[in-house]
Amino acid sequence: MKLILAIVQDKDSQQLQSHLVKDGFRSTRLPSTGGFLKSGNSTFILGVEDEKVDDALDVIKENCHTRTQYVTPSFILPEAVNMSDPVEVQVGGATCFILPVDKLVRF
Ligand code: 2BA
Ligand code: 2BA
Repeated sequence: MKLILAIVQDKDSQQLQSHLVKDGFRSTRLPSTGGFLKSGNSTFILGVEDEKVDDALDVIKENCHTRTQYVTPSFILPEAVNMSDPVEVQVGGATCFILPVDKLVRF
């Protein structure tokens, strides 16, 4: 079994959650905050059988979209107070970590 930790944009999280259920995946969704943009995103935890990991990643890929955001540099770095032009930031559809699971127990 593997644990997929998928950080996705809030805009995609509802649709992703529905599609995971539709395709038979169990998941937990946690509210999270991106360290760079300091705005809300969602972290999905999925405990998935090894042979289903690629299918789960496909569902995540299909439902999460890359978007462009513009931010004022001083919002990210207060020292950049003299830089007023917004900078473009590509926020990915999903950042996924896949970790080994020793054991799953339910009580
Ligand atoms: P449980 O399997 O006891 O799961 C309770 C909660 O634990 C789940 O809440 C979910 O937050 C988390 N969880 C369980 N298995 C997980 C996994 N493999 N990876 C990540 N998180 C996991 P809910 O998602 O609200 O589910 C409540 C109950 O609904 C579940 O109880 C299960 O009996 C059923 N269920 C959930 N997903 C299902 C699915 N895709 N198909 C059929 N039944 C499902
Ligand atoms: P944020 O930290 O708010 O980052 C949003 C976007 O800003 C990132 O998109 C990336 O394009 C840019 N960015 C982030 N940190 C940067 C830095 N130190 N320097 C320059 N640009 C930076 P994504 O890479 O697609 O990441 C989307 C969200 O996924 C992140 O939100 C963060 O919550 C999470 N994430 C991404 N990589 C991670 C990692 N290695 N570890 C933990 N969380 C990660």
